[in-house]
Amino acid sequence: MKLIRKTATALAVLLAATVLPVAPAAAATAERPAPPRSCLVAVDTGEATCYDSRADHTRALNRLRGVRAEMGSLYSDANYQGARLTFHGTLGCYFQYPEFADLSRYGWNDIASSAQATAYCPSMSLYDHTWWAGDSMWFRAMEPWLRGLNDRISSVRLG
Ligand SMILES: [Ca+2]
Repeated sequence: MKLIRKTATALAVLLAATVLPVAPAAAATAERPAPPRSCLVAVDTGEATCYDSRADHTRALNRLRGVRAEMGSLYSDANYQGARLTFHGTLGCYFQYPEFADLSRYGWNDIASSAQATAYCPSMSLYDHTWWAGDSMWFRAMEPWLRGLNDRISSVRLG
């Protein structure tokens, strides 16, 4: 979601002060989307469970240890901060599961800023559009900053 919040805020203030001096104050914040929630997605069943707190997500993920493998995670902020979306399952990697095809079903379209693969699925491909279309990037292990695809990821593949 963010890399340098202070710069964005300063820029917004500057724009409001110099470019849109007569705009109503409420207009700038009225349409702000809800922040992403931390979700666990069971690839075996397609079931997604979301939590308001990252700590609750972590506790639920820990309870799955030894039951379902952790396959990979996206994070709403750089350096694995913010909300976290985690895929887990027992079906294996390298498949284009429908759970990966459209992140908007979890409220995660154009949200991710960093990502992490796992020992179970050691690499990840990230795509600008749904159903694995558009610009993409591939990485192994960990990617603390998605660069040109920051806030653009709409579908993933885990491998
Ligand atoms: Ca996108």
